[in-house]
Amino acid sequence: LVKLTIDGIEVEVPKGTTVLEAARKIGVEIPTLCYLKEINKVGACRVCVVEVGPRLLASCTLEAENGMHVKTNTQKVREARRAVVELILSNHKRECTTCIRSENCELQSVSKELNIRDLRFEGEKTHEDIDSASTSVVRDPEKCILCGRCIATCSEVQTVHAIGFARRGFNTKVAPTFNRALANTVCVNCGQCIMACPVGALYEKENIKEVWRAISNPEKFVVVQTAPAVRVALGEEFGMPIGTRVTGKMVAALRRVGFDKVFDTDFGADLTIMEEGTELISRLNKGENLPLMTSCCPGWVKFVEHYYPEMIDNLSTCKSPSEMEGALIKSYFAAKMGIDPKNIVTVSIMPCVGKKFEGQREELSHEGMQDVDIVLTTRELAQMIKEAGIDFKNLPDEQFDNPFGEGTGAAVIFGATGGVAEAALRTVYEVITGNDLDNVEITAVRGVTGIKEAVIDLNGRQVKAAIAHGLSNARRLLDMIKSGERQYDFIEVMACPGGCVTGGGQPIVDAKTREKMDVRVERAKAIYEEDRHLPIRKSHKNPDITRIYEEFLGQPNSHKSHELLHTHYVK
Ligand code: HC1
Ligand code: SF4
Ligand code: SF4
Repeated sequence: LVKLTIDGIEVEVPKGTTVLEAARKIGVEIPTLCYLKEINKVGACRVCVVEVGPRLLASCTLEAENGMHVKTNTQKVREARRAVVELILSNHKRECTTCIRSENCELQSVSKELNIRDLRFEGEKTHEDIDSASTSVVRDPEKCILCGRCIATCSEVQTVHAIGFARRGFNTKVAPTFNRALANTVCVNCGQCIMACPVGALYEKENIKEVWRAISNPEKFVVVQTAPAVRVALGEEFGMPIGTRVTGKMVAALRRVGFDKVFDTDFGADLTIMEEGTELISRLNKGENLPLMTSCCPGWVKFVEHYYPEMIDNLSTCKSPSEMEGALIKSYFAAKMGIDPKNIVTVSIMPCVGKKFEGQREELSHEGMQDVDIVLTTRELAQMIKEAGIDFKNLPDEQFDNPFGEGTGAAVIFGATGGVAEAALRTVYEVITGNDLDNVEITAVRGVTGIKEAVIDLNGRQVKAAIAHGLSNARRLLDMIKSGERQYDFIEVMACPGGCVTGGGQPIVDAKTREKMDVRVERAKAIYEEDRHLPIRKSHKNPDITRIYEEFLGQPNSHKSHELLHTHYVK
């Protein structure tokens, strides 16, 4: 331990703690812009300066030392911080009233905290075009404050290296190599850079207007489905605490927004378990293409395509739950309702910006129609609800529509890392052994450890599963498999750290809050709580799933299933 004083208050912290962290421990808030817990500690912005003796030092990189006397609230400190922020503002495209991050912008908050009302240095500005060619991520370099949080996330957390610093001095900017459009790079569309950006320099490609247009078109029958992770985060956009479940209110809001049917992607997740579980059993029997790798995360699929093309055949041929459901809406449901599928518009509300890319993939279409037409993020849905003047917090709870409104506890846990594996094991165990699983909660696959493992005994055969979240962990896992250091039968990967609960389309949580709590854990808690509250917790016990096989699909992995619910990715 080391002992120091901050503003005259004595504080004891473990060696290695920064002055910034030590200060926060005793309730002294030091403003920051580039600092992001466990991701970016570079002292780039210098907003966090403090006085130590005669010097001004960046507290986010300054290690606390014995006997140190730190001052955070002196005229000199306040002046220095203000000068730094004024300089940033002087080269910032300040359009706060129309900015997507208005009211959720760290630069706006810091400016307000420091009482900046006018700028002393208004000079030349750098001019850069907006890059909006990607299906998922838009970049506006004129709003970038060069904090480097997105670069650290893309390079270290995701090991994708799609963006970096380019040029020098006044002209420094964040951009893909050779200044290409993000769409033409290795970017996997995970959107984690958006979650890291303190300002409006990175944001999702917006598709709200297309949805409003479809809803107001009397010829169109507009069907919406919502991903598992949306229900545990949407409330945050309306001021509810992180980790609040709002499933019923979300359904009510979607009806009021004007959708013709409100379905649950959880149904598609249960169906995925039936299809992927059967695929696993068949690959285990044949000893072929093992480990079977999940394919429901479009960021992960693209990562495999770019970095591990030799392992493409290990990917499950299953479409993602939301794509499966889209395909069934335009076939089974359309026929049942007597609607021409060409007049159906399928909208998916996802915690994800990668799903916008997935939705447009050719591999995920059928008879010339995309399975999913439009993907909106949780944030975009919140925007629509606000635009429609709906008082979200006071909505009654409503139920999803049939026939795709029933999901099990196994489906809802898809939203947290380890959930797909847990759901698959619940079903595969019962189907193979014929025994009931007494305790459905497989805790070994839960939690935020980077790589998790579980072994399950299936009639004497030890089936080994591994789970990774965040692409740096996925890379470690695949490298261990390739080198022969580890062997598995099944692996689940979600590109986003924590899984979809902290996907790139979820409500953005600022660095200060992320410092104090692990958002992944809080939202996952709500996911597991929803699982516990559901009467049916195993996919194969979902009566609507049984019905669709009886009425339409036949068996899992049947010819019809292959036609509608499976696909192939090629090298
Ligand atoms: Fe996900 Fe999935 S879990 S991919 O993270 O398999 O987006 O929530 O909808 O499709 O079900 C996302 C979440 C989601 C699919 C499911
Ligand atoms: Fe990197 Fe993901 Fe952002 Fe693409 S979306 S630039 S892969 S962090
Ligand atoms: Fe999208 Fe989920 Fe994959 Fe993130 S982990 S890219 S939110 S599917």
